[in-house]
Amino acid sequence: MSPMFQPEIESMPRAQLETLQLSRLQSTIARLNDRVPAMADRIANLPAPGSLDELANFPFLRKSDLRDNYPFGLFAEPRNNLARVHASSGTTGKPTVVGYTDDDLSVWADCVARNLIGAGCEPGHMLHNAYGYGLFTGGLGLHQGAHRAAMSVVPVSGGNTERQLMLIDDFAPEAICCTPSFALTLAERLGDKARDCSLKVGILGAEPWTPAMRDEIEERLGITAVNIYGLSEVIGPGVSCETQAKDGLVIAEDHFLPEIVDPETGAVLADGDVGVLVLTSLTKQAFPVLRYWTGDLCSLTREPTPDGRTHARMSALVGRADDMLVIRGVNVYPSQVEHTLLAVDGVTPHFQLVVTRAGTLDSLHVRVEGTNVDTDQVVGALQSSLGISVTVTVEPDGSVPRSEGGKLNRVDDQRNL
Ligand code: DLL
Repeated sequence: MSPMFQPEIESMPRAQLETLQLSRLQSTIARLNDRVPAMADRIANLPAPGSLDELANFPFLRKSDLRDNYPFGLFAEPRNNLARVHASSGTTGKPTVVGYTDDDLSVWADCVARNLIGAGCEPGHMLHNAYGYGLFTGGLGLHQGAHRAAMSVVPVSGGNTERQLMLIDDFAPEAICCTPSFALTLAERLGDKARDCSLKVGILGAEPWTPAMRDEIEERLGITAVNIYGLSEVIGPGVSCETQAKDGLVIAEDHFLPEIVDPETGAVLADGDVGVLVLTSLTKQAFPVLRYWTGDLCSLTREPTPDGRTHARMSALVGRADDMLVIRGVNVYPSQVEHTLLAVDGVTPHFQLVVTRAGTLDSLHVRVEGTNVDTDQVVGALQSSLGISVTVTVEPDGSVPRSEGGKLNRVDDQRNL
């Protein structure tokens, strides 16, 4: 049984929850019509939804819409009412900017506090917060949620792994939040000492990881590691998170309404089907989003949990609709490669995909690390799971790029597509 931070909300009967969602959805749409001309242009002629299903009549909002309205064109509050802005790193050109009122920050803190308490953190526990502080939502998002949950925060941010190891040793925090790849880096550097460290709980996310990677992190560090999901456009971390039960990521459904849609047609799919996660904010003031196309692929269930949580749960992401690599016409997801590699004896979770093109022919080369690994076995496993030929090098420990706290890019696509 995982404790709840706001039990009356987290276990609200579904009928009551859906009534609340509908009235909040109607207010959100009214707010967009009244206050955001760029949105009113698209939705003013659509009738207000009389049921949650009628949300499907509304158009999707995409990342390109945020870029087109850079920086504040989709905000529903004047700039002087904003308590804070965050922005995505954006590898090319302008970042995407998001804004929060004081009330938005408070809702966000509640959502993250629910996540931390559900993960097994307690008031008075110390949280080593290794998500980046700054424009990225990870650091400050977890920070204010931990504060709301009455934890004490060590705002260490990303980078400087040696110093982080020293602080974990000296301060003895019960909980850590960081990317899963950074948790592995820490475990690796701690070596034999890892299992003796003070940590009990890890709240890990911001990038994809597999069950096998979780097993390795939990085993090495002796912690329970839960998966936390979110995105800046919707609020940041805290959109959803697993509890100690690790049985799906519970969405804060009183604030964010999820849909799963077909990546090609946009049609709404049934619970259990994998498709693109589309999220609508229900309470946000500064930057409400209607049907935001996350590009993240997962499925939903609305079954209540044994411990009485009633909000919808999403599966871990199975990939991204747009990060998919197309190699010689075959769709390849990095998560699929990871899944396959971790089933091979001796292979570590560190790998990199290198895609090159000679003339018109694409080649996939996979760099893996491990000890006593049979290269032919890796090649065979990858070829049968991906359906294309690959080359593989098994390299010594430490050869493949590691996370120093930020997100890890596992693909080196040299094709200039
Ligand atoms: O990564 C927010 C966050 C911070 C989440 C800390 C969790 C922890 P963005 O930088 O806007 O926000 O990136 C959002 O990252 O659309 C997913 O593709 C990916 N992502 C986030 N969490 C997970 C996860 C933050 N648990 C994008 N598993 C999202 C897989 C994730 N991918």
